[in-house]
Amino acid sequence: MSDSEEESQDRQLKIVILGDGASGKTSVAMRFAQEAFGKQYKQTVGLDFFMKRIMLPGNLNVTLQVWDIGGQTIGGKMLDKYIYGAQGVLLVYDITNYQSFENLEDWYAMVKKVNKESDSQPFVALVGNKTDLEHMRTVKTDKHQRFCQENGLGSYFVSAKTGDSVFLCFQRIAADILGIKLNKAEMEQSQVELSSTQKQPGFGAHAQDVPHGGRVDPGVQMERGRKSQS
Ligand SMILES: Nc1nc2c(ncn2[C@@H]2O[C@H](COP(=O)(O)OP(=O)(O)OP(=O)(O)O)[C@@H](O)[C@H]2O)c(=O)[nH]1
Ligand SMILES: [Mg+2]
Repeated sequence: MSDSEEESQDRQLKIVILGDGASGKTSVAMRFAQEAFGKQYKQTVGLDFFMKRIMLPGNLNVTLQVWDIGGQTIGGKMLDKYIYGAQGVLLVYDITNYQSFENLEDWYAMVKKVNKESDSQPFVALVGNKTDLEHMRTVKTDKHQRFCQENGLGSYFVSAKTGDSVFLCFQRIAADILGIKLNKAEMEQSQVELSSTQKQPGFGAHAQDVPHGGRVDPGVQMERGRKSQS
């Protein structure tokens, strides 16, 4: 089988990241796709795209198309179009910013509105970011858990800064979408691999960055698209 035939068998999943401005959506996507983190805040205008190929148990290659939506798009006319067709949604808040947690109600309402008439519903996960700032936490974990239970959401606590649980979060949501069960060893393995790839930026034993369209080119580290809200 030729390379292109193999690639065409890759599954592609659309994952949308939603939440207030400065909650860390771009940082989470960048940590996942590029194993990088920037301290400087640069607001996302409209949306950005990240692509990353991961491998799930059974040698299943999956390309995650991550739609990083700017926090300012809430209330804008493009938001429902960005959400449309997503198989996975990450609702991201900053654990040190209570307002960012409260406002997830509005973001989640948009997700429900867009999918109201759709046959298939996306997997939605609640993601508390910035766990490296635990000492500044203002959102109690039981509030987080209750929101998950009431709405049947996946639950994650991550730090885009340290990378803690970021890969695991994307890996598990991809596995959930595809109905694949990950055992404990596989989840732990992904953490080990993430920490080893952090020492060697750009090269992961388990995951490769791919440009748009799912075409794998080892010479291309990452390609990001930018689209402004019109
Ligand atoms: N300490 C800490 N800072 C973080 C973390 N994640 C993001 N930040 C910082 O928080 C700020 C906002 O991060 P962004 O990723 O740009 O936030 P965003 O949600 O994409 O914001 P918009 O594009 O405006 O919607 C930046 O200064 C980041 O460096 C984290 O896990 N820990
Ligand atoms: Mg952003």
